[in-house]
Amino acid sequence: MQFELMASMMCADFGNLEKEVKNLEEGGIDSFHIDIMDGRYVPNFAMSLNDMRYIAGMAEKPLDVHLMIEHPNNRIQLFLKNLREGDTVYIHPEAEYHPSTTLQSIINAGMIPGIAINPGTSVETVMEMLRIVKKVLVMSVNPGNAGQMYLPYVGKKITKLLALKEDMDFEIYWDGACSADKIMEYAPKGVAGFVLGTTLLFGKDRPYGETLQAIHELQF
Ligand code: S6P
Ligand code: MG
Repeated sequence: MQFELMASMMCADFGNLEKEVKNLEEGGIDSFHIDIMDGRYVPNFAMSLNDMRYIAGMAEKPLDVHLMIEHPNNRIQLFLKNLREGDTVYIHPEAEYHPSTTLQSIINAGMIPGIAINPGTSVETVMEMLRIVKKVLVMSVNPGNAGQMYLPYVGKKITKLLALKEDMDFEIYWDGACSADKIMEYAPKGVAGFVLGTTLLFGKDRPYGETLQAIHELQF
């Protein structure tokens, strides 16, 4: 079964970031998920521009940048100029007056445009943006923190998005409390990738390569 696995780098050991990146790449991770927070759009400061730049400077695999900041368009070039073509940038549409303008800046810079949808945001409110983006990051926890409980009502929204994705030409990604049973359930339905944090990958006393291999060996 084909699906991508992204490492939620806010859960990594910041005292050994270079080693973490190397171990994850050797272990077979597909990309690095970078949770940028401003303490306003979400009540936390997880990662910021310098953390992203540091990882971008050493990683061979692409970055998957999740902007949880107000009005990202005001500072979007700071992020884009430190990324490479083919990296992904997600914005939260409700954090922006003109989200389609911001998405266009991401496209113009050669990055993959995405939107992140909060548990409380309905598909209907982002419908037009589904025509612009290539990726939709479905939040299955409220944005701001790792280690939260999965919110089961999000499942219905994924079903809706799965029915739209071919026609509107986007892929669906999962962010929040991702466990093996969620991958077992949603990868066969067509969810393209999963962000792995404390639930499955980090703080487990198990080499990343072993965990990632075990996920790929799940019996679907
Ligand atoms: C939450 C953030 C996520 C978390 C991820 C952590 O604001 O967008 O990317 O880092 O959910 O995973 P877990 O398994 O600890 O929930
Ligand atoms: Mg995230």
